[in-house]
Amino acid sequence: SKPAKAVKDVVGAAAEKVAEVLTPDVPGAPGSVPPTVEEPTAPRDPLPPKAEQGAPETRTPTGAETGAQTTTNGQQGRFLTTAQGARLRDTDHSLKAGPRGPVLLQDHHLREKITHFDHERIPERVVHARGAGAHGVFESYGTAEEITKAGFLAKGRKTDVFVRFSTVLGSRGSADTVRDTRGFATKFYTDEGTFDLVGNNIPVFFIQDAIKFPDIIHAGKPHPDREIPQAQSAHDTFWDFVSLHTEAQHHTMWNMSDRGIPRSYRMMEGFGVHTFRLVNAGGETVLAKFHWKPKLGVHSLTWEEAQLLGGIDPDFHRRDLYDAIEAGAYPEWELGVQVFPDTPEETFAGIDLLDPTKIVPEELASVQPLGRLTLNRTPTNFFAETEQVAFHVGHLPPGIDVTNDPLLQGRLFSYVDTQITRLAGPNFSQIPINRPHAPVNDMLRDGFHQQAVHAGVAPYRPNSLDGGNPFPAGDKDNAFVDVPVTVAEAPKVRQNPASFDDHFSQVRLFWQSMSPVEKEHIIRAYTFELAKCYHQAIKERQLQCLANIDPVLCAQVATGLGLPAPEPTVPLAEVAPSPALSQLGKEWPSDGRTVGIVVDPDAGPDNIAQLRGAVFAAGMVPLLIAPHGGTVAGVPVQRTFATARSVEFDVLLLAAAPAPAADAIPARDAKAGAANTATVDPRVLLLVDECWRHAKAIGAWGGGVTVLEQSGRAGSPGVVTGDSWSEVFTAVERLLTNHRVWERFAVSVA
Ligand code: HDE
Repeated sequence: SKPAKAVKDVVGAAAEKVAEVLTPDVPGAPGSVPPTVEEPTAPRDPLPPKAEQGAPETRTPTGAETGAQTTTNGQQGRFLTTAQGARLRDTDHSLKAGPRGPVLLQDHHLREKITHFDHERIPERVVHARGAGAHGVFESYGTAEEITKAGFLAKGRKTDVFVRFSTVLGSRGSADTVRDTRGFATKFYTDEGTFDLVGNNIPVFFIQDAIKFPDIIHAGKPHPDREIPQAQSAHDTFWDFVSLHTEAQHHTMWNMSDRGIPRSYRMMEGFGVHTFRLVNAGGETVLAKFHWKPKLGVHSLTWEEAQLLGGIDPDFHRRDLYDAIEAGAYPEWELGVQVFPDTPEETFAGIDLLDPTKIVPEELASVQPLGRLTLNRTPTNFFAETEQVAFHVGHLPPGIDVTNDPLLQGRLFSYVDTQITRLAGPNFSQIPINRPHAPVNDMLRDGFHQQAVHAGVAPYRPNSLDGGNPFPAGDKDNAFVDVPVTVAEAPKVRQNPASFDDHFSQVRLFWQSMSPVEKEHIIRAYTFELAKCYHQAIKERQLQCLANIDPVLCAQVATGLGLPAPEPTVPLAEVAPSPALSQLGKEWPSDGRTVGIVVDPDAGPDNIAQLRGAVFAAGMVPLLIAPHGGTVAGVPVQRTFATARSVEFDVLLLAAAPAPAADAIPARDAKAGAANTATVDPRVLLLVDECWRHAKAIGAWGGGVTVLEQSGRAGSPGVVTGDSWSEVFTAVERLLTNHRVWERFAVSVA
């Protein structure tokens, strides 16, 4: 019987109307009797949008209506309201006792607006505070079925993902291009539960045991007294730590290599770092390491570019990611695994798979491709998505399990713990970006910011009140089952296995796998960083570490510091170089690269539209650079000489030789008393100079050849001239497949 009928008898027809509204005969509606359903909890879908939550209508400056906008930008709905939905007439004036009078405490809108604003910031991540995210899709090749039962890796499966890239040390507002490790965290919204692969762009970590994590981060973060330097490892406490905890030397050399200053998030590898245990449908296990391989190859900035970008465009990596996605140059990676037999020793080729400071060279265990990740959508709201996303290494689907790596074990505790402070309570998995795409039917209840309206009375089991729900999944229901690994009988100790003691041989392996120019960059990075330290003892201690890695490296850095090079204190390991570690020697697609084109509105040329079309057709982004804004031959100018800097471009094309403009800074050869003979705007000469120094391809035709002549760079490697734009562009495009004109860098080591 409907409760509405009983109400009718007592208070009549009017009450019936009210009761009908309150208790419609719809299961789950407010006031209806909860049916006995299989899932006693209400699903955690977002509340449906309110009917009036459309986008605001657009109005012309005169107030004339131009029709409703269909955009999702801005607040939804036509009228401004309070948080409680009351429409507002005015949001620009607080309520006062007369126009000149004091503001009244009763102004609810004022207090609500300012109070909400006062609480807009949440604590930034204690590490990886600076980041950028994107949505995408993971398509599985189905090659993993023999090694894991994870459903999202079955053939042809498509899974939604959200990826967040980050730096480690800097605060939320720090520059993107600093020398640092990059985070590469992927949330796979699989239909068997969320899988978070929370990795880095470096395959090893600083420390072997999570208990040291607060220590390495305290050492890397700004000094506690003056809070400098921001987002830098070039300071005493960092080098103090890594020279005392020599297990950090391997990761540190990756940081000092070009891997520490990526050209783009799109051009980084990613690594799960730890060894995971995979289990297939038959219960068989293997050990595995996850790798992300970028379609565009692994490429880096030069150190000078990275430094300049810190001032010129601190958002360089963010911008690059968003621009590429919005231009349709969707970044892609292939997910792969190195697979090892799950033996009791948990080693492969003598390498301890539980030691997160060691790699297994790809030449010993190749990376087997599992599927392709494509990032195809930028976030709608940075805070809601990129800032509130919460990753956890323990978010694993059936088929992927952890190992005893002591670094991984500590992480399993840390990630949920940090979210409780950062996202203010235990219900962060209900925030839209964190909601699983698999049905959730837990018995977790209440807590700050609870979004679900849980029906039922028995969030415990077994129960006899909510129809016995929920039930544990049986053997055939694809539950997550912890692999029943045997735990060796052993004394309780605070100790590492002896195999963790080798801190230098793999650093030497990395060093010896580098090409001469990469070695040169490593030498310069160590020299720069250590020269920024004040304490002599720290420099000397780090030089001792370098001596134990390679005497040539040590001698070069010692010379730069003006210190004697110490002798090694450990035998130098015989290592076989791993060519896969070098970034050079291959050809890569140039999708999404930026082409700067210098033109002159007065001197043309007119074929700019054609050139621009060819750059787009090659999957790259042309940026027209002219003395001032406007258009050239009908093409809009994107950069003026005041806003263009070379670090934004991957290659430079010179189509004209613009004369010095009145607002130009003095020419570079304008020494006191010397005549300035340059007829080209000095800012164009600076563009050429920097592109040349950063080993970028430069092309010129027509008037552009004059620029090259005045720059003194004509005829050097990677500087191309020709009769037509198409000839020059083809040659420059070819050079770009190697990323840089490597022979332009001076090299002092073999
Ligand atoms: Fe993290 N790490 N980490 N880390 N980590 C965090 O979690 C931690 C480690 C990594 O974009 C924090 O939500 C400990 C290795 C990434 O949101 C925190 C240890 C690797 C991100 C935390 C490690 C990572 C984090 C801070 C030592 C590569 C950013 C905010 C055992 C495999 C994820 C947060 C994002 C973030 C703890 C070591 C990667 C504090 C205790 C190794 C990419 O929980």
